[in-house]
Amino acid sequence: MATQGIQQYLEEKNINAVVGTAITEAAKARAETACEHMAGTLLDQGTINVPGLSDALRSLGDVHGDKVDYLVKKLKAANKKTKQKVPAGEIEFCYFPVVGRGEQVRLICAEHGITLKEIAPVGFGGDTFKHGETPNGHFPWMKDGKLVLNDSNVIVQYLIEKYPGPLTPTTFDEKMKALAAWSWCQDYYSFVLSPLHDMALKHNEKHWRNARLTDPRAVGDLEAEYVEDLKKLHQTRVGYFEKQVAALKSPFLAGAECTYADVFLYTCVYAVQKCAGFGPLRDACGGDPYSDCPSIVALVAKVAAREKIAAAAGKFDEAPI
Ligand SMILES: N[C@@H](CCC(=O)N[C@@H](CS)C(=O)NCC(=O)O)C(=O)O
Repeated sequence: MATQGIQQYLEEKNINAVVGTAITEAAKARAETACEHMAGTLLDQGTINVPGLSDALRSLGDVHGDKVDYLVKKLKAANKKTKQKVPAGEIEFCYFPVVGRGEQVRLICAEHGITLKEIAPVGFGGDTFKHGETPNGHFPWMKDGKLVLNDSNVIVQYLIEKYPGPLTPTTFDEKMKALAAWSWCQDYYSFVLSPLHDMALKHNEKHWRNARLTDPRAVGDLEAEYVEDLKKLHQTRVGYFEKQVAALKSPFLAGAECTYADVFLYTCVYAVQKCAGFGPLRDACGGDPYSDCPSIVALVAKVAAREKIAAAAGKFDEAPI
């Protein structure tokens, strides 16, 4: 519940009917404690609940009525202090019903208690949203209030900073390490996974999508050569990354805690290992493209084992890509 929602709730309950009550210092202190408590609830649950609000109000005792503004102000300050903010409403999100670049966003939202309202694009169960209508002409796309964002990088950064939670790195050092690892995943996705999507989706027309160049060998007689090239690229890239992961002195990519970067690595690795569309790469690699990457495999298993991830993750083996 956003602070605006709290205000509305209070108005509905007619709590601010009393005016002119002096705020005593003791009451101020109680209000402050109540707000800290509410911020704590936010941190735990990713949302303010009404019982939490009632408790806070009860503990305010004689502070009510026009002092609601004071409560709201304090709540805002406490939120800022704990760096927790609550989504103004549902975040609208549009992506294809596949793992792709969208699954990491779904999982960040599940971990951070953010409500995601998915809009299916035209051709994927939806009837209104075309990717030609997105600012950059591709997906993922999201809208929070009036703000529209259209690149997975900025969508992820927005979510973890605006609505911090367990996947938000805390120190500057961790933020940079997470960004470095996420950027590796993004390149790996763009140059290895995405070209395999073209093959799975049977598209090899030049520029069939605006996000990058398409290799004409993705469909037709040269498919085997194409997959062989992508296998080499895959092995080279993951070879470098495996060394970095093996040399980590921490359980996760950016430190002691799992961050959004670990989640992206997890969705990439599980998609390649399980989704039907990556079958040609799996076959070219003798079954498991990560058989030489024990550190990467062990790390993503820790992500997969997280309670909220396990509950929210889509079924990789049922997704095409
Ligand atoms: N840099 C962009 C790339 C987006 C992108 O390539 N999106 C793909 C799906 S993962 C897409 O919309 N493809 C359809 C098209 O380009 O027509 C991002 O990270 O969001």
